[in-house]
Amino acid sequence: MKISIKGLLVATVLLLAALPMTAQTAPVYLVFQNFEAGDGLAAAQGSTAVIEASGFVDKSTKSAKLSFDTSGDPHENLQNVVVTSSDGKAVDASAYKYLEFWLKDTQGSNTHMVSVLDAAGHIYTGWDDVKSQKDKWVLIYFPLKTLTEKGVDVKSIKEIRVGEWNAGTYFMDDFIFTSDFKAAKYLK
Ligand SMILES: [Ca+2]
Repeated sequence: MKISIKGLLVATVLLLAALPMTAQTAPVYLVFQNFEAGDGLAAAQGSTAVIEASGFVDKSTKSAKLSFDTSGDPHENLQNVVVTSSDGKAVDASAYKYLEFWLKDTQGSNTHMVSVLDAAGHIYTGWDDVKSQKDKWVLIYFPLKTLTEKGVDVKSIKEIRVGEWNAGTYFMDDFIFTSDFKAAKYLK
């Protein structure tokens, strides 16, 4: 039997069309909070946190501003922004590898204490590895598997906190979950 290339192509296309749809792939990133709705921000003890009319990308008009006067170990409950989703509900981040957010440090070059809480109240707190640069927006990323190892359920992330040691002012924006380090570019 002679089978033409064209015939093979048609057969392949028909076969592909007949295959069941695979599970829906997750979007490249999931926004937890970008402050554009003017909500989802509180301050931990010893600090103030406000949503300011400033952002680091063209489409962003608002970001979170953390300020405090006394330096010291922030732990998870001092000198922190407390960030929630706009509807206050927990978010399923299990399809992603990283938590990412942007931070502008007007104090200097610091690492940041990241805390993540799930809906059941489990909490992970630890210093991240990414140093900020004075007065520049820097992308901070944090592996979600670290949370899983510490018993935090990434299927129900309820709250993210970011704390700082050195007294000063820090801006933060676009808390997202993603597996793609370049996801930030989609936010522009
Ligand atoms: Ca924003």
